[in-house]
Amino acid sequence: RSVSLIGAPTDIGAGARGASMGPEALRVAGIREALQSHGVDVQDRGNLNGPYNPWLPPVDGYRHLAEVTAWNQAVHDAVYAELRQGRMPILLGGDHCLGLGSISAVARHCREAGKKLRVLWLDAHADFNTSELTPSGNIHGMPVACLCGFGPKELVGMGGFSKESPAISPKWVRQIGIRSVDEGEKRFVHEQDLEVFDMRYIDEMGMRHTMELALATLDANTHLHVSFDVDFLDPAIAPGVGTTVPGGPTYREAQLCMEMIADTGLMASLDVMELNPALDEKNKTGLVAVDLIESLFGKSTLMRK
Ligand code: DIR
Ligand code: MN
Ligand code: MN
Ligand code: MN
Repeated sequence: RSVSLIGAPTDIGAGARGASMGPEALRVAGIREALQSHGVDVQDRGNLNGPYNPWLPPVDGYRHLAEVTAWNQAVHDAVYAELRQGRMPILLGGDHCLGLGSISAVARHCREAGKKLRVLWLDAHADFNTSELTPSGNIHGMPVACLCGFGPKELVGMGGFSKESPAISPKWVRQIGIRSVDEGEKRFVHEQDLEVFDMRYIDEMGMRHTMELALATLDANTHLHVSFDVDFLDPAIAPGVGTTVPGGPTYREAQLCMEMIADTGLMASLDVMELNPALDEKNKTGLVAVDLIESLFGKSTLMRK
């Protein structure tokens, strides 16, 4: 397997500064070496460039739309270039607004290659806000809606998509670990029938059953994209994120989630987002993220099969 690491050092879509340091914290935590230890060929492409964060209030419901667009275009181009070369892109965020650039590139690749796309969205938040619904204007709360065609034309149109023919359908998404959805966003998630396995579902049914369902409709022709917002994890194990929400998956639940994804053998692209070293404790969150990524690449206690 060939993997390319792409750093996107920005917090342009976030509500707290510091996710711009995420890529380097993941490198310091040993992401490259961890992947290599599982036989993965790793190329670190270094960091992308983009505009600095002007830290302004929202305009027409969006903060920093022009800068968010520029960063996402850079991510889109980099991710698309790796997929074209047959390599697996791993986006090192950076805040989660960049999921738009990453997944629009994946969707473009899948459309050209005739592949079925499934997106696993591991997050405390649904990231399904629009400019009318958002309480903050922060675009890291909007990427899933934008990918589904609900957003500004600059973002919805990335990769040659449009409102009429968006990058993805809500039907292709499975969200896991959700426990914070804004009031208007809640209604929109319901209207669009997004498949959300929230924390109540995980509490009642367990992570195993949750993942069995979330991974149920994959086949050999599926490109599985995993978008991992580190705030998915319980803040007890992952304090280094801008928007902690209590009551997330434990270390063991998160490991099982990652191991079951690995067992499919279908993961073909990955985002690791929202790690904020300014809020972390000696890179504890970076280290747990790398540990979980190892499981995504097949780390297991015993030999399997
Ligand atoms: C909140 C926070 N739902 C918003 N969102 C995210 O501002 O839209 N935090 N994604 O990580
Ligand atoms: Mn491919
Ligand atoms: Mn997110
Ligand atoms: Mn989140």
